[in-house]
Formats: sequence, C-alpha cells, structure tokens
Amino acid sequence: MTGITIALSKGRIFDETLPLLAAAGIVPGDDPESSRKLIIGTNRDDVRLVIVRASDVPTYVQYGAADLGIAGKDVLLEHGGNGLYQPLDLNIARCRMMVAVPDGFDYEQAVKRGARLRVATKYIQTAREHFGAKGVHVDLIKLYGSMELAPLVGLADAIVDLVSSGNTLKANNLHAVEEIMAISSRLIVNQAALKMKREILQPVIDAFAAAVQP
Ligand code: PRT
Ligand code: MG
Repeated sequence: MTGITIALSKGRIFDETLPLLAAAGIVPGDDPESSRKLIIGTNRDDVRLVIVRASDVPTYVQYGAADLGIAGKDVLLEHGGNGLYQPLDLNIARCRMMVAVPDGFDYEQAVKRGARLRVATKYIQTAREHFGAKGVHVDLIKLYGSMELAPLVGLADAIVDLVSSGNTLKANNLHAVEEIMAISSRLIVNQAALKMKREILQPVIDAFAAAVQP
C-alpha cells in the first residue's frame, strides 16, 4: 500500500481523535460503533484506519501493520514502547492511574505494618514499579477487566486501575488512596515508516501537533 494506515481503538479514543483527524483533513468513511468493518476507509485515498483493541494498538504499530496509532500511556507502559516513536502527547482520553481499596480498609496502616498486599490489576508493570519504589511488598494478580470486583469478593486487598469520574469506584464502595500518575493518549509512529513514508506522515503529525488542546 502506498498510503498510510492508522490504528485506533473504538470508544473514547476514536471519539476524541476525530477532531485531530479532521485537522489533518481526514474524515472516516464509517462509524466503528455501528459498522462491523475492521478496516475503515477515509475521504483520502492514501489514508485508512484499522480498528483494534486499545491494548493491541502498540503491537500493530511496532510491527508496521499500522504506520501510526493512538494509545494511552497506561497501554504504552505495559507494552514497553519497543520500535515506537512517540512524538506527541495528544492530551485526550485523560484519566488517572490510582491505587484503590474497599471503604473501611486501612491502607496506610497495612503499608506501615509491612503487610504483604494482594493487588489486582491489568497494569502489572506500572504496579510493580510503583510499589517497588515505595518498598511495599505486593503479590500482583493479573486481571483483564473489571478490577473493581476483585476486592469485593476477596480476590485482592487493593486494585490499581484508571479513574476518570470516580463513579465506578463509588458505586462499588471503593475509594482511591494513591495517585500513581496522570494518563493521556499519545501518538505513536512506526520508526521505519517515518523514514519511508515521511512525505505522507509528517504533515499528519504536524496537523495533530497544531490541533492538540492544552
Ligand atoms: O475496553 P477494552 O477492554 O477493549 O480496552 P480498554 O478498556 O483498554 O479500552 P478503552 O477504549 O476503554 O480505553 C482506552 C484508553 O482510554 C485507556 O487505555 C486509557 O488510556 C483511556 N481512559 C481514559 C480510560 C478511562 N479514561 C477510564 N475511565 N480507560 C478506562 N477507563 C475505565 C477504568 O478502567 C474504570 O473501569 O473506566 C472506569 C472508571 O471510570 P470512572 O469514570 O467511573 O472513574
Ligand atoms: Mg474499556
């Protein structure tokens, strides 16, 4: 293909990327929420979109199956970023990576006692780094979704998860006890593609950069 392929996940990243695409003169031909197509054409013959799982976006770009992608910092930290050029923080899909516990669980006290905490999370690397730096001993339990359930059924003492409104924590009688980091989504670029297809890629990257909201 002489054009470029952009990997996106549907949902919040796709929605918040639309204005950036528009700034680059790119308008998707279908809505991934209603269409079952995994490859979506655009108004431009030389640009197509592939719709993949959020956590798969870095993999597609790393191997050059997509030239560009947009992925959360949470996802990039777990992936490791190998082979990826990350020129821009797009400041979209913002949230915070937090440690949360059930209401009534004394986290400070447990940490002070040097208790071994059981922590359920999808973000094993980030959690390991966070608790390691604090000197807190943890057993990490890998989950792929609905971390909020784990402490409610005795699977874990605490979770590491993303929080935006805080409504999910509240609805499950959990509360945040620590912020690990602020999260937003980044533009990622395949390093080889940047050299081979710079004529098409660079103007898109520049248009995104100019359209980023503070
Ligand atoms: O859904 P799927 O399992 O396919 O993948 P995903 O959950 O990784 O994808 P998606 O599309 O839900 O999220 C894509 C990216 O959006 C993430 O990688 C984050 O960088 C970013 N983002 C921003 C969020 C949130 N905000 C967010 N609130 N991702 C997930 N959440 C979840 C959170 O895990 C928790 O379950 O929303 C729930 C909390 O929301 P509040 O508003 O109740 O606090
Ligand atoms: Mg999700």
